[in-house]
Amino acid sequence: MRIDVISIFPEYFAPLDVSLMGKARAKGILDVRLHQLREWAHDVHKTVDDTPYGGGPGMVMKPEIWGAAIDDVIGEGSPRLVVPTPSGRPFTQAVALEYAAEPWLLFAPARYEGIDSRVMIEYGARLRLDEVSIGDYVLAGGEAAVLVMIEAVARLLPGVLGNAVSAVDDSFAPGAMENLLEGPVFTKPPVWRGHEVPEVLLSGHHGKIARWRRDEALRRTLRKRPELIERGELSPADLRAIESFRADGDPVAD
Ligand code: 6GU
Repeated sequence: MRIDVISIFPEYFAPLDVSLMGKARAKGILDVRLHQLREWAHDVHKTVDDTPYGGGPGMVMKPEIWGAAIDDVIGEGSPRLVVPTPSGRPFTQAVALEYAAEPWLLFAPARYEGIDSRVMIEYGARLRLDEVSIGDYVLAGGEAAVLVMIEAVARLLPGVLGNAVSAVDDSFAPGAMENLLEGPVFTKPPVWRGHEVPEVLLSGHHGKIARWRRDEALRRTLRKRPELIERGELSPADLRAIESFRADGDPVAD
């Protein structure tokens, strides 16, 4: 997969050289190309922003510079264009999976109060454009959001994760774990500071272990994210498990 990023802080993306993403790039699975937006600014100060029409605080990024940069980066091609903004649609695991199936993404993170909106009108008509938010809080710029999205997408690309099936069990993964948080995990030793590993995990009984993990995922989701649970999507065994949590004194959302 090719990923282009146009930013006034390309050095912000140094973490892409590390760990999972560094290895994916070294293997050629991920081809990340960073571009300095200021290279398309032609005045002596390399100005990329200006005061907002209508007044108000902050600065707005100039459309001509973004237009020239995007035109040069895409050439005759048509990547999916992703513009991070707190006013965008939520970035979710389902969106990460969609992006992982694309051959080419172009991220355009803004600083200041954002990019002149005509840039989104222009490229929204020419490319598939998504304005996306990574959560309900405000960052100083879109760069950190781009790092988050690239990491979420990169780990889904074939050949990136060590264990080929590990993404299937993720919290929020489509299928059995859709709308569920992953439960607790344990490794050796079997007793640590008096805390024991749940006995079922040592039993070797795969059916019981799968049921226990499912119950713990349901229990954790009900405690921490009750709004995620849609009773209609649960099996009779799941519904029985939820009823039994009530007896344990666990909160059970309605
Ligand atoms: Cl994508 N950008 C910025 N600047 N702030 C955010 C965000 C994005 N998502 C949440 N907050």
